[in-house]
Amino acid sequence: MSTSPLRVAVTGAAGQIGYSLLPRIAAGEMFGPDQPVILQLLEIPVEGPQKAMKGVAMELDDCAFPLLADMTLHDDPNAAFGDADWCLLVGSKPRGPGMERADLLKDNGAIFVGQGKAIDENAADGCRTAVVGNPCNTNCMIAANQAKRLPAENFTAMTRLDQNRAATQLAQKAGVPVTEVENLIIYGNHSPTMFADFQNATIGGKPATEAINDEAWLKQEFLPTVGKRGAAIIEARGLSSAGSAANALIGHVHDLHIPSDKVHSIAVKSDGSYGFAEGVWASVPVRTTAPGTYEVIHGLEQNDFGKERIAITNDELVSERETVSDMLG
Ligand code: NAX
Repeated sequence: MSTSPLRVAVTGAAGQIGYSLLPRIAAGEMFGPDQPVILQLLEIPVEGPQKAMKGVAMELDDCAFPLLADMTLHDDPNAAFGDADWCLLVGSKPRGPGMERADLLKDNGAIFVGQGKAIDENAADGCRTAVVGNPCNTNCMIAANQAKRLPAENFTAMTRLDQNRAATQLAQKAGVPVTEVENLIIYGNHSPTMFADFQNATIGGKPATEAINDEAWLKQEFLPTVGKRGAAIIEARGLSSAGSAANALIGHVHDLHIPSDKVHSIAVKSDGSYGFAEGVWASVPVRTTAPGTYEVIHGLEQNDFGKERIAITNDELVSERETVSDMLG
C-alpha cells in the first residue's frame, strides 16, 4: 500500500537555510525513506525572493527526487499553510546594523502573529510547527498563542543546533567520536544565555565531567564557545550558519516524527519544570512517544551552578515575553 504524502510548508524558502534544507527533506532525510512529501514553499511577496524561490524549485525538480510528490510556491501564508501537516518557520528578518534586540523581537514577532493565525486557519488538524527564525523561542510562543485551534504542544522551537555544536566540542576535547557523547541537553533560550548541560552528559558512558576532568575548561571555555558559535561562524564565513542549521532542523523534526528512546533538546511550552517560568518556550530534554508527540523528561538533577545558569536564560525568556506581551493574543 502506498503511503500518502505529508504536506510540509517551509517559509523563507529562498534563504540560505532553505537552500540547504529543501533537498534534504525531498530526499527523505526528515520523514524517512518511505515517506513522500509535498513541499509548500513560502517567500515574501517581493520580486527578488519570489524569483529566487522559483530557481530553488527548478533545482528541486532537476533532482528528480522519488519522494517529492508535488511542490507549490506561494506569496501568501494562508495558501502556503493550507492542509499542512508540518509548518517549518524558517523565514524572518535578519538583525540590521544598530538594531536593538527589542526591535528585532517586535519586527519578527509581527511576522509570527500573522503566521500563527494563518496556521490556525488553514493547516491540518494535527499540524506540527517548528520555528527556526530568530528569536525562535519567543517567535514560537507568539505563533502558538495565536493558533488557538491547535494545542500549544504542537509548537516547538529549535535548539538542536546548539546541542550538536556542544556535542562536537565535548567530543573533540575528549578525543572521541561525537557518537560517544550522550544525554547532552540544552536548557533555555536559543541565544548565548542557553545552558549546555555538561554536568548530566556522558562520554563513552562515563560522566562528561570525569571524561574531560577540567572544570575550568567546561565552565569558562566550552560554554562560551557554544554560546557564541553563531557569531564565530559569521566572523569566519561572512554569513550566518546555514548548512548546520538546516541539518539541525532535519534532526529536530526527524526525532520528533519518529518515536524512540532518544533524549533530545527542543524548546517547548514550559510546564514550570527545571525552574523555567510557566508558558515561556524553553529548551528542555524530551523523548518522542508518538509521531509529533513528546514527553518532557523530568527529574534530571541540577547543582547550584546549573540552577544559576538556568535562572539567567529563564530571565531572558521572561523579559522577551514582556517585550512582546501585546502579541500574545
Ligand atoms: P536568509 O536571510 O538567508 O533567508 C531568510 C528568508 O526568509 C529570506 O529569503 C526572506 O525573504 C524570507 N522571509 C522573511 N520574512 C518572511 C516571511 N514573513 N515569510 C516568508 N519568508 C520570509 O536567512 P537564513 O540564513 O536562511 O536564516 C533564517 C532564520 O534562521 C534567521 O532568522 C536566522 O536568525 C535563523 N537561525 C536560527 C538558528 C537556530 O538555531 N534556531 C540558527 C541559524 C539561523 O541563524
